[in-house]
Amino acid sequence: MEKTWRWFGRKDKITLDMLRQIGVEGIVTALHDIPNGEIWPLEKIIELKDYIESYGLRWSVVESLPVSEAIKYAGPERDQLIENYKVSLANLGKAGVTTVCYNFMPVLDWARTDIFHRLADGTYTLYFDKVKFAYFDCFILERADAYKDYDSEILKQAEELALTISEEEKNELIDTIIVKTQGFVNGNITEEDRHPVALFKKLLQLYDGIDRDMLRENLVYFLSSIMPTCEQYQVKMCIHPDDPPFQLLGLPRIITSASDIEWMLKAVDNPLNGLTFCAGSLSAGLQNDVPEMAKRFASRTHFVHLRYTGATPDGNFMEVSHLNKRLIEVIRAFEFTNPTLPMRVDHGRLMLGDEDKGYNAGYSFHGRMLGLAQVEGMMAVIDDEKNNLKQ
Ligand code: DNO
Repeated sequence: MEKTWRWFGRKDKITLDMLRQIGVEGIVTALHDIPNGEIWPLEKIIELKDYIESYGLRWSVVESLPVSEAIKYAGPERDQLIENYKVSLANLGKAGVTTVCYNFMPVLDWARTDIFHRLADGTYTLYFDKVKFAYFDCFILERADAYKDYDSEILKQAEELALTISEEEKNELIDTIIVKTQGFVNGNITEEDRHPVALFKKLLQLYDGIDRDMLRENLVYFLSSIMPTCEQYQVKMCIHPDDPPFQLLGLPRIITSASDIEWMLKAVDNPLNGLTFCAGSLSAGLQNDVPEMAKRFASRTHFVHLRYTGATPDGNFMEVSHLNKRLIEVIRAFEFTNPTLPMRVDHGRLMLGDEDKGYNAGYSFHGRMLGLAQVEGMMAVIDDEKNNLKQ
């Protein structure tokens, strides 16, 4: 697979020069300065593409061209927003950047409760703690009926947490769930917003009465509307699975399992309607046999995110090393069926001085570089297997 890296543009402390030195081939990025819902101008796309190419790299994938909330909940401005989306897609197509990652998760993109979970070796990883999340839901958001979504043991622990948590820890939890992990991915809430909880509650209200079936309908409406543009410019759309792949905060989530993916690929049965195979997101759902899913969906996968989680039956999960037996199986599935696919090492631990650089949550330098080295090793072993089979 092509070795790509998520880079956040010229403001990123990790420069293209650094990436060239560590063997990266392709760049995954977006026009991060353009507000969600606005058109991406052709000149700006070309300017960024030229800049990337001036380092001998290529702009392999757009991550993400964000889908505005009103498209997801079918607000009155949805058709205008879809028109804008189509113009952005056409402009990307004209510039020759033709793989586009997006997601259809309402309000909250990925969810974690800890972005500095310390491991025994002194590094830090990302963690989702169900009790802390239940506490956030029931005691901070005070969402009506939230308690119905958790079992009594989790609720008991969340109540205990409510009695002991300090103001500082509480603010850190809010900052992690709705600001630090979100600001750079969908722009719904940013560091500048003074009242993130109030804003977040308003966003949640937009989805009152919207269930899984309605969200599915809205996804099909969106995909069917953009497919003619995708065909004209041969743009490959690749939806990112829900992270984590289960229902949260009473919001519907529709890309969580093999049957959800099967449904979405059939609902708009066009090869340009495809998948970002995020092994890490899918692995946090105990329902998912991830290597099996990689084999099954390889032909409709346009982009791969490599990482893995350790999920436990109590609903917690932690991001684990990239050097992982299951990830080898995932890589094998793609190397054998679709070896030119762009893949990026997703997330990395904080290590060796990454801690105080202010990187976007999950996007460390040393941690991801280690992950890339491990993935390259696994790919080399698999390439050998392929060559041996040929002989
Ligand atoms: C988090 C990312 C997601 C992803 C989007 C794609 O690290 O995996 O934010 O970029 O969901 O649209």
